[in-house]
Amino acid sequence: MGEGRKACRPLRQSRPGAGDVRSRGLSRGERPAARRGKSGDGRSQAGSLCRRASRRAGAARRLCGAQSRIRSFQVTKSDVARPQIRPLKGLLVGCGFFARNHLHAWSETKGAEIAAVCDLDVERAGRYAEEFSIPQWHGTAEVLASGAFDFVDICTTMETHEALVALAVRHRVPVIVQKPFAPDIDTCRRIVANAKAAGVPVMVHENFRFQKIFRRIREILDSGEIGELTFGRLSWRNAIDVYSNQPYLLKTERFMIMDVGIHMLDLARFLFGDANAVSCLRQSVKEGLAGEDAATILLRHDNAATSIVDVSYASHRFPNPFPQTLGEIEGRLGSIQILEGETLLVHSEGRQRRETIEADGRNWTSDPWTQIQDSVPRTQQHFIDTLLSGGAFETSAEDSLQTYALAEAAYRSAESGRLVTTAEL
Ligand code: NAD
Ligand code: 89V
Repeated sequence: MGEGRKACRPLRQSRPGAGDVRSRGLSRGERPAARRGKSGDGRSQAGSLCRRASRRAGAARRLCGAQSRIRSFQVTKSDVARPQIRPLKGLLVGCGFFARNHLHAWSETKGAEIAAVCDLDVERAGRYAEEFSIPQWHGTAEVLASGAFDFVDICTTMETHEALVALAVRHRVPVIVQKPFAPDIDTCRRIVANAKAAGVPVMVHENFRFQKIFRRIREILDSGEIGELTFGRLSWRNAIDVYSNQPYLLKTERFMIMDVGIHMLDLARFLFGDANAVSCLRQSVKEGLAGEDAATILLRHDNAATSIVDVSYASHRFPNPFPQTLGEIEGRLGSIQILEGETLLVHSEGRQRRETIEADGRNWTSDPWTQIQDSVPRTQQHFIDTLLSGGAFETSAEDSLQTYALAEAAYRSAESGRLVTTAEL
């Protein structure tokens, strides 16, 4: 990834805050070799690269103008009917542990492509650009000022989300941002208010509800087979060594409830309906952690159902059930047991039936992560489809406020030892 390209820098520097820009001047997926044929000496190649880059920037600006309809989000019905001009171009920010799954998933997401990646560690960004044949990589997300992107995928840790979403909103670029949305409810509310005022859509990348097994359970609940819901339990307990891939979790004060609990709280809302009161007990089982690695949460739902969410990274089971969510759901006519092996046992009309959910069989997923990995393309496809249709995201930032209010109430209940209602937050 040669210095020759530095020649481009002056041109690009003219744009405010473009930062460390490196590009391979390649159209998506084109192998570097193709270019080398023409002249072979870096300099003229640099010159033609600059000319091409400015032409591209100009084209991007023109296209952005044409696509401003999307940015202004008042997409009219006729717009939707008309075939999409080109794939929406995205910037991925954060080239760490989980971003690999995002990039594999973007490579199969219809109507979108990642045009550039970015990481404060620009070498790290360069390596992902190389591995996934992405033409550009950057050392800062300030490149969002270029107007070259139709959306941004933020795959960094929660402490960085408020600033990064605000940067995208300032440049009117739609956002999909990884969970946890933010460390506390006040920060979540600030992000939502800022984006809403600017009319820029923001979706939280919350993929557990997009797992096939939970889409199937939702179908069974909607069929009325087990009747009106009365009770639910979602249990996520294992002793996976999460710290080797995600060492930041060792130092995170708000740890287990924000890392896995938030997946379960979103699932509880998705399956059992909204909730308005929470009681919680936290535990820190593993030595030396800044936060909790286990929590037990009781929810009171608006529809009078009760549910329990229990999560732990300190539960020894052999074999290890990671990353499966187990549990049971009861209605007035029947119940569903969520068993290991992605198996559902449905009890209704006096008998039981078994359903096993098959993985999608992608060539880039591998156990034990397959169940989670398979949900990433579904989550991203929902984002793109909804952005183009002008509809409402299932896990919009605004809707997610209710999920993060439950997490906030859980922490406050654990601190105060009493039931906390979301109304008092
Ligand atoms: P990571 O620390 O491995 O990667 C984050 C990357 O972001 C790092 O390379 C860092 O240099 C970069 N970064 C930080 N601030 C930046 C900035 N301002 N601009 C550009 N780059 C910046 O983290 P990870 O484990 O990949 O987790 C990322 C997020 O994904 C976390 O919020 C985590 O909770 C979430 N996550 C979700 C799932 C899931 O969806 N099931 C699974 C694992 C992790
Ligand atoms: O999904 C997550 O957020 C991760 C986990 C290890 C659960 O996958 O932290």
